[in-house]
Amino acid sequence: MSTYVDRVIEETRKKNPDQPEFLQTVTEVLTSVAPVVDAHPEYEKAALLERLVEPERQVMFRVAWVDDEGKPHVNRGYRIQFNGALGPYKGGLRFHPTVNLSILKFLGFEQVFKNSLTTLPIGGGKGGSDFDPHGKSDAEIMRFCQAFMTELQRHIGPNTDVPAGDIGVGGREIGYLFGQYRRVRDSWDNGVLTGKPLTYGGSLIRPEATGYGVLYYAKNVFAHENDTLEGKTVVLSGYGNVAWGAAKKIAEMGGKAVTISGHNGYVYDPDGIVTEEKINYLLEMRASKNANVKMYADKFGCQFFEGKKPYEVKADVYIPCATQNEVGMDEAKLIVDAGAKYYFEGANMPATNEALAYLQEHGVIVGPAKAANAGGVAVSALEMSQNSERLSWTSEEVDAKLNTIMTSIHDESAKAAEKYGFGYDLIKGANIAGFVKVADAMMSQGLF
Ligand code: NDP
Ligand code: 2IT
Repeated sequence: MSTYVDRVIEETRKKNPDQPEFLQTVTEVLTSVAPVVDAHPEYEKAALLERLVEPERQVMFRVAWVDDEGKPHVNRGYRIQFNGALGPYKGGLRFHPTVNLSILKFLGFEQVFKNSLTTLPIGGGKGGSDFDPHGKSDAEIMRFCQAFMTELQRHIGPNTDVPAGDIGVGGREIGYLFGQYRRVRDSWDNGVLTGKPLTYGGSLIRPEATGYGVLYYAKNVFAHENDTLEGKTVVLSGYGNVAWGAAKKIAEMGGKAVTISGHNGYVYDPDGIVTEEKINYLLEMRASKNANVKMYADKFGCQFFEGKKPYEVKADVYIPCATQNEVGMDEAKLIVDAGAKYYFEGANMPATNEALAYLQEHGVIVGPAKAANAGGVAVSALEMSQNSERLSWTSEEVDAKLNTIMTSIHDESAKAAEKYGFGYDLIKGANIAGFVKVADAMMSQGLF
């Protein structure tokens, strides 16, 4: 393999010894693109990879806020502006107690290639806080969002950096963040955030976009295999925004999602999360103060498996939609033993590199996160377009564009894999197709 790639991975390791998630994605992506790097000796002369693994800018700040009892709290806020070669930095905000630099740098790095794959003009970024929204009142969430935005607003703007949601940040939080931005800046910078509610510049289909996108991407994989989702069972993890959109589209396509999960266990619903009542209940759960996946088991009389992950349930298709590294070697073995042929990533980096290799070696087709879950950020970019022209598109129009984008991501990934001799390896294909565009743009913009 490329000695240049090896050297940069090693240097990144030495520079960031305490960032395992970031090193995981850097190793995975750079290893995949080695044949491209070898074919372009000018990259090494321009220190392209060294620049690619170093964020253009990272901001860390104090967020002080007061709870309902009047007690002050201090959290840490972040924004990583990873790469702006293709457009304004773009990527979500995550509020979760596990948030740290390693997590946000891994998410920001992945976002650069994901956004490139969408074909839309967006660079890559990510941000968030170690704030835990679980158990907080609505007023506490609002005060936290206001305190967070009071600092973040200095660093973002519709033409510089455009945050959106991720774990713990949905329409409600985006509303509070937008309100504070508007109050502090006194300017209608409508495109400064995406995932906004519909009454002030949000896009139709944005809430559904990530989950729908995973299934639109999957549709192309099924077509490649002369197969369909009709009659297939699906194991889903998570019960949040992405899992909800995925469950809705799975039901529409004639499949049956039989699990959802959270941090404390999973629920098995053998009848499937297929009725409107059940699918809508996911939204209600996610919005409640003490959100917890067991609520579904209590309401619909199904079994809750405390402390367990859903991968022990046998299915035809697996779609993780919760968090990073939920699929390790044990879970990969369960998926292979179930005889499943398909695995699509709704969450970001839900599997370890070893687990991904094991799945592929055993004939499971892997739709990687950067490609499969790019529908969310793609519709965010369409929201930016609508905000720029001060018009709103119909849901049919946005949905059709999302469908086209997901097909193009699949086709471009398959083409790139084929071109470099990797057959139908959609992981390598997505990494290569995403990388080539960013690399070309960085080379043409000179040393920066
Ligand atoms: P939500 O906050 O809506 O839901 C998060 C879900 O993940 C909840 O079910 C939560 O369960 C579960 N979860 C979070 N942390 C853990 C953990 N440590 N262990 C087990 N379960 C966990 O987030 P989203 O649905 O938006 O995000 C889910 C995934 O999809 C993330 O990886 C995110 O990065 C990715 N993604 C999101 C996009 C978007 O547009 N929102 C776009 C592309 C990717 P509990 O409440 O019990 O912790
Ligand atoms: O991981 C992701 O792509 C997101 N959380 C969505 C980012 C966005 O800007 O819509």
